[in-house]
Amino acid sequence: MASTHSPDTLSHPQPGSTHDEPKHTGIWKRPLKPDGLVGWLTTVDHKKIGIAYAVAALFFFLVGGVEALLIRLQLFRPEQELITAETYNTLFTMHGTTMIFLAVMPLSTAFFNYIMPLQIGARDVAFPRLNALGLWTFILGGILLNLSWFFGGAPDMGWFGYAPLTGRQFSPDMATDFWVLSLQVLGIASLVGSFNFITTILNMRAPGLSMMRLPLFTWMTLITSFLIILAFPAITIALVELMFDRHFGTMFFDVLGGGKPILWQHLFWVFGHPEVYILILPAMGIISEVLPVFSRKPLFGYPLVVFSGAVIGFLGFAVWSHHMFTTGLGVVATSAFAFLTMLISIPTGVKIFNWIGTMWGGRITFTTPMLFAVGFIWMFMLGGFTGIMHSSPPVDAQQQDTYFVVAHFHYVLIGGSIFALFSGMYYWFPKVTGRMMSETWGKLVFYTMFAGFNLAFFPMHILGMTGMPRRTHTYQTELGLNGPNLWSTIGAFMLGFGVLMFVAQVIYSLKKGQKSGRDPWDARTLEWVTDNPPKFYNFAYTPIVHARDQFFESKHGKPERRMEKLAPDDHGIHMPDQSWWPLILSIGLFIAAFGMVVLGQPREAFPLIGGMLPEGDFSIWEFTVPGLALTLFAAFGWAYEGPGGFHVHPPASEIQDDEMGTVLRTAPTRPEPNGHSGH
Ligand code: HEM
Ligand SMILES: [Cu+2]
Repeated sequence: MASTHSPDTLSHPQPGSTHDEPKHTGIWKRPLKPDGLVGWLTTVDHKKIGIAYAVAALFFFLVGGVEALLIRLQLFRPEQELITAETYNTLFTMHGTTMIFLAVMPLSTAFFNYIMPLQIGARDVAFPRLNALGLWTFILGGILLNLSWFFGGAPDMGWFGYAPLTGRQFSPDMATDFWVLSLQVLGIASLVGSFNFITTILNMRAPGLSMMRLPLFTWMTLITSFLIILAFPAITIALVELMFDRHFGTMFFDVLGGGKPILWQHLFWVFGHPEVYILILPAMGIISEVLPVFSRKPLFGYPLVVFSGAVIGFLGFAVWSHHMFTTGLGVVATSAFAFLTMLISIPTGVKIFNWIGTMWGGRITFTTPMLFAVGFIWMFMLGGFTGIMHSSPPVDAQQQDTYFVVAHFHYVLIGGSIFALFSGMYYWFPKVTGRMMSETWGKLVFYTMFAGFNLAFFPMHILGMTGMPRRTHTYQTELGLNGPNLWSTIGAFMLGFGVLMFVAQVIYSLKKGQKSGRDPWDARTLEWVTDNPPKFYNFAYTPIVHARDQFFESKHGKPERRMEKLAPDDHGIHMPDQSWWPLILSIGLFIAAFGMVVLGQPREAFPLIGGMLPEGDFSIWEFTVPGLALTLFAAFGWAYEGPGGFHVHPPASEIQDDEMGTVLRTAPTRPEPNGHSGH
């Protein structure tokens, strides 16, 4: 029986006749309605999850941006007192933490979710419910961090939380606990997402899509996911130890008890340096998709770009102590880490040369995504150059903790990651919505952001060289820092204005953007084979791949390299069922984490209902234990519910004219094609 589908809705299963027998969760009926609030809260569709990730990440990006603008407002003129030193500390801490964990990482994950399964010809990720768990733990982790504003103030010890500043002695209030526990919850989100993406990429590729035919973005998704599962355990351990120091009297980081503050720095940066590659590799993946499309050439040196990505990921674990040159590691260690850090510039340079090689001699069109991609190359290079400067220990000793470093990492994080993510948003917007963004407005956004960004951050190099320290809420009039600070603030507001224009353009284009039709860019990779937006089951058939850049080959290549497709057999397409459990499990974790934050705090200090509670301190029984019980309960519910699933039988017409330049192969009796789970 056919499931009908209108192309201008997002992914909507049409349950009913095509469904298998009634769903039972063991406790309540499994949700079936794909749309509405319940549809979103229980969704397991990688496309909807991707959209939710993007919306939440963009929201947090705006929050982090407002924090940044407040910082710049305070630094606009010398000796201002708009913002107190204490508030300033919370602003840069929350700004850094928010941008890294709640904006850039989840925005990359939004692309992993939406684009990667389509690029490999799959119908969803390997573990759809686990995917939903990642989404909800991310959102609730972000909320937990920001709840700190309402419970006596946000954390104020900097995004890398150095000991002993984070100990009870120097940070007695709950702010640090909010930071510790929310990062733990966010870590779970990143980990489950990564296991899922790795399994998906390794196991669910379409027939013929070998590893060396994978689109670069999918490759970078894979490498980033490996970095996450290898790097996050280090910070998890560090945070657990810090939690124990703060709550249970251990002394991991307390010198008086024989602990070592430097241990924190090692654990943190063993995570922290790979983390910067976690922020940049997805961006490199996006760029490697956009440049070939708008140069009308295959990616130059594909194997080298893949390999250098892997080498960057690998070396990323061997350089953490370059953040600790000034701690006195000793000559040997310092030299070794300096050498290894310089080494990383080689695979990075390889990538840059290959991107330039891709454009070389190409038929280039400067669309908005292409402008952001080219802007990325320039600004990422500038950030890279200052990075190489820091790799020299004596130079680093001068630059550490000055605005030179702030300039450096914003060149790689904004000029790099953010610009690439914008490139990706412009490029894949038609894929996700079926509508185009206007080129005129897009270019205006690009030039505003580009000019604003450079105006904001280039002067920081000069400020740093002049000696302006970072994390300081003001500066004296006669230090000679006034001019660059003034320009920097103006630039920051210009950048913010560019971002606002982008948000307005997205909202406008969702409703009024021109219909994109199929394949608006003459693209190269498999995700563009499907409708815009894709049907909820992605592909009506299983694609059979014969070449790298298969879609482009199908359209323009030799006939024998065209894609083939396999019509579904009578078994139909197997799709996963929605579920409440991921959301419930995340809420359990959230409550438990919140309980650890308020542990030992007086009940009367609790906002709103504090006065109504009996006197005394919070123990683990109020929130932590009930929260963990709920988590456990949800895990059982999840397990007993089983994967479920239903079958879709797309009409023959959908299979027939679903895409261009492909050859239909009907092989009715074939084992389950890739991308299906059993029953
Ligand atoms: C609207 C654009 C942005 C502006 C105007 C801005 C501005 C600033 C400034 C002035 C500081 C230094 C504060 C100080 O040391 O006193 C800072 C710190 C920082 N920013 Fe940004 N920023 C922006 C976007 C971003 C983005 C997109 C990221 C990350 C992806 C980011 C990550 C950080 C980090 C990690 C710190 C260090 C925080 C700390 O010292 O603990 N920023 N930002
Ligand atoms: Cu590093």
